[in-house]
Amino acid sequence: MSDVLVTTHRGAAAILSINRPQRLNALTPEVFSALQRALDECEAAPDVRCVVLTGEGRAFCAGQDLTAELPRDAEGALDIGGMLDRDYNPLVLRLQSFPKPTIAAVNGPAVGAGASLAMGCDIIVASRAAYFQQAFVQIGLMPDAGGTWLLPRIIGLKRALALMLTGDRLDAAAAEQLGLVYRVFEDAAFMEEASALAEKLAQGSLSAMKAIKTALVQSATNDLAGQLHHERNAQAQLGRTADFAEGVMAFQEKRSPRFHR
Ligand code: T3D
Repeated sequence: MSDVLVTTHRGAAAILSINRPQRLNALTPEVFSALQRALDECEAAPDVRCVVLTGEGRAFCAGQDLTAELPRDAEGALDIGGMLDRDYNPLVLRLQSFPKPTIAAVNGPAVGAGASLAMGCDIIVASRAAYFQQAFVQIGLMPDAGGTWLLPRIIGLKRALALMLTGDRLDAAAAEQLGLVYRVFEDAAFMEEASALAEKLAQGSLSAMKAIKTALVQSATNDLAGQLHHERNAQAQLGRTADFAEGVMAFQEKRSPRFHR
């Protein structure tokens, strides 16, 4: 149990909601620990087949808590690098390799590392009121938590650079047009719609979705021949799974597959 993170369940989807609304869900070491613990639980629970990350109140996440005391090294100098090593980077890497699909349900501002956290999830959906902001430059920092890797790959180098150099806000509609956001939902129905998408993913084949995630990560460093090789081996393994047998049988029997076993 944690008072900085609320976990609820909707069918086979777990909804993790950062719970510091008075600070716009800004990130502290306690939030990171709670998120890691919740992911441990979601990974281990067979009845959890999709994870949704969102924020309580009017924000998704305003990035690092700028009012919290920051760590210092042995000489007393600010140790932001140590903080990234301990809290931010492990979470971003964990989301990338998480064996179940993840959705960032961006219900409001996603700012600084809050935007990076959203990009670390597999799919981003946004409420009409949401926006994304690479605010780092406004406090004399550069984007972190994977932002400089993720954003240019998602929206292109020049757009990412412009957003990072200016710190301009990107509203939900523009983010959808650029491909950062998969769907924008109206504010009133936002969590209903996000949960419905999560439930849909939760009905899918976890082995197939995990393989898809891994293949797309590999594609960032493989050439075409390497990627063909990777696909060949991964597909060969999927072909031997119960999910593939069930998928083909369901097709032949003209019914929906039942992967959740
Ligand atoms: O050490 C390091 O910093 C390294 C790590 C870096 C990673 C990062 O994430 S750097 C980027 C950090 N985040 C920001 O720079 C964003 C700061 N916040 C804002 O610019 C604005 O609050 C927003 C654009 C997000 C929203 O503006 P608005 O007008 O809707 O709300 P507000 O009035 O500014 O904020 C409401 C409250 O939330 C306010 O508290 P108060 O005055 O009512 O007591 C504000 O101080 C608090 N809040 C917002 N963001 C943060 C925060 N408190 C702590 N940390 C925050 N990041």
